[in-house]
Amino acid sequence: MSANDASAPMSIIDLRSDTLTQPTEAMRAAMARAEVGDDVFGEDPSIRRLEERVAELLGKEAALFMPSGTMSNQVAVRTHTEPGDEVLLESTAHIAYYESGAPAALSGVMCRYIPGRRGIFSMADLAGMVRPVNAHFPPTKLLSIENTHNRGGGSVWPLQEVRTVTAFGRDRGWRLHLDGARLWNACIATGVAERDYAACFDSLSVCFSKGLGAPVGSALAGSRNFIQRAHRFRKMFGGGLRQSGILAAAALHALDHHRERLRDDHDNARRLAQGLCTLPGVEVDLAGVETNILMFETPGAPAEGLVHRLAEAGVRMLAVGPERIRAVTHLHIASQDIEEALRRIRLVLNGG
Ligand code: TLP
Repeated sequence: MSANDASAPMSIIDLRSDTLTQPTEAMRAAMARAEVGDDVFGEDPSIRRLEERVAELLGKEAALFMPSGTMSNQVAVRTHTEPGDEVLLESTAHIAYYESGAPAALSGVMCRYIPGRRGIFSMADLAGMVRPVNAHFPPTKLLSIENTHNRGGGSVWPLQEVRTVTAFGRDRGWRLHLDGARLWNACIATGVAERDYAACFDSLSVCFSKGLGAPVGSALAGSRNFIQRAHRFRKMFGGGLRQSGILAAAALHALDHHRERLRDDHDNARRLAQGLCTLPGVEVDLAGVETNILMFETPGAPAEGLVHRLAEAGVRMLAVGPERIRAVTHLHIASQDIEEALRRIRLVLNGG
């Protein structure tokens, strides 16, 4: 079908986010079969199964189901800190950039930003953040890392660098958190096991509703004591759910069936990047496309305008800067969709 064929409705190729996926038929069937109970009473067998599975997979003592990645991260921040404490994060970390001011509003903490490149900071960047213990300064309590890094363009933290910066933080008595909304992607890209990354941190948040394709849900994992305290804050933040086993069933299905296939998303993102490289008016750092998120620049052209014209041609993406666009591949994007998206993008860029 042609993008200009007026007789047939145009298919939409939606690359705005991997959060947009619909549960598959098999996932819906698993949800329909789920055994459920009231999880606020601790009586949902499917939630318990998921929490045990996640704790095991991540090599932590315990895990707690959360309605969203945002709640999972913010409960972690609240659990690790007291008002007036300082949290260190890379300058475009989701926790501070995209979570609606929650660290200040919900935990009363200061965020201080570590300069990074594509979301990754070096030992030298981190060392530069250390201040002497002195009553002028808020006490640094928590260091948080994001892997893969969203605004960094799906960039992957190499395990060795994670070990180095977290060891530095641990030596200073900081608590360590990983925003692992897309940890699954990092593990597929590197071959590192989830538990090896997780071992560097006191807590980590993982999502089932991004590349894994579940409709809802995240989990926070850590020590038994940490999770016990987090449980109270989850309730306080309004995250105590009732018959949520339906959601746990989707997450379990996703863990079993949708992790390996993330490779396809990575291949498709690379294919899209390679195609974009050949087009006029856009700049792509090919080497920077490591997982399912692709960022590209539109030098001299406002990203909002281009995104609008692309949407009219049936290709949806997000403007994430004045001249910067994000495309994300996922469960509903096949390699043919990438070819078709490139064909439409070419037409738009050529003014067609
Ligand atoms: N990211 C969303 C938007 O919020 C930007 C997206 O479309 O990529 N950590 C990371 C690294 C994330 O990318 C996201 C969602 C979250 C946490 C929050 O997850 P939810 O949306 O479940 O609260």
